Amino acid sequence: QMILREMEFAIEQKQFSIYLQPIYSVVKKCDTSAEALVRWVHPKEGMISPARFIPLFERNGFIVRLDHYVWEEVCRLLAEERDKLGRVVPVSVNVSRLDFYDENLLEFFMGLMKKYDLEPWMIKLEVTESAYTDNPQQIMTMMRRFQDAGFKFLMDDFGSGYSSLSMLRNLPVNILKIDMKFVQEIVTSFRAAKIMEHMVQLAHDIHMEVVIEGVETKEQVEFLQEIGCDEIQGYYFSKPMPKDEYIERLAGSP
Ligand code: G
Ligand code: G
Ligand code: MN
Ligand code: NA
Repeated sequence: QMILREMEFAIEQKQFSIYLQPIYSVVKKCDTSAEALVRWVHPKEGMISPARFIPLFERNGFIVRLDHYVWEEVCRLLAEERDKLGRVVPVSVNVSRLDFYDENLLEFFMGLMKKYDLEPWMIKLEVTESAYTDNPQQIMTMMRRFQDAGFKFLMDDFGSGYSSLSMLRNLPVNILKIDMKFVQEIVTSFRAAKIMEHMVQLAHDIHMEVVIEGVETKEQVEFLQEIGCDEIQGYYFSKPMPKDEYIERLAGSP
C-alpha cells in the first residue's frame, strides 16, 4: 500500500517519461511507426530501466496504472503531431497481461480516442508472447473486440520461449515482432538465420507483417532486406528518444 502511494506520487511528479523508438519500413524506406518505451527518472536513483521496474510493477500490480498513464501520454503525443504537423505516425504501446483482466480495457482506449480525437489505427497494441499463455480464452475474446473496433496487435518477443504454433493459428494478431535474439545470432548461427528467414515467410503466408527489433548493424539490415522483412527497429536506425526530439525528427522528414 505504502509502495503504491509512492508510485502514484511518482506519476504526479512526472518521474515517468515516454521515449519513442522509430521503426523503419524496408519497403517505404522511411520511418512508418514507433514504439513507446517508458523510462523512470527517479529523483535519487536517476534513470531506471524498465527491465528493472516492469517486473516489480507486474508483481505489485502498479503496471496497470502506469500503462494507462503511458497510453494517455502517447495519445497526447499523437494529438500534438496532428496539430503541429498535420499528420500522425502510428505508435505501438506495450500492454501487460495484467491489463487484460480489466473488462473495460477497450472502453478505456475508446475513451482516449474520443478525448483526443484520434482513430484506432494510430495506436497499436504490443503484447509479449508470454502474456498469452495466462488466460488465452479471455485475451482472445478481448483482442477480437479490439480488432472489430479497428485496433491492431503486435506479438512482441516472438520466439523467445513461450511461442507455439497454435498461438499463431488462433490469436488475432496482425504483426509479428521477432525476438531480438534471432537477429543478433544470424552471423554466428546458421539455424538462427534460417529460422528467421522461414518465420518471415510463414508470417507473410498467413497475412501477417513482420517487425525485427534489436537491429544494430548494416550486415543485419542487408540480411533482413534480403529475406523480405517489413519493418526494422533498432539502434542501427535510432535509439529510443524523448518526445520533443521525436516530434522534431518527424517535422524534418516527409
Ligand atoms: O526499453 P527497454 O528495453 O528497457 O524495455 C524493457 C522492457 O520493458 C521491454 O520488454 C518493454 O516491452 C517493457 N516496457 C517498456 N515500456 C513499457 C510500458 O509502457 N508498459 C509495459 N507494460 N512494458 C513496457
Ligand atoms: O520487450 P520489448 O521488445 O518491448 O523491448 C524492446 C527493448 O529493446 C527496449 O528496452 C529497447 O530499449 C531495446 N532495444 C531497442 N533497440 C535495440 C537494439 O538495437 N539493441 C538492443 N540490444 N536493444 C534494443
Ligand atoms: Mn515491445
Ligand atoms: Na521485444
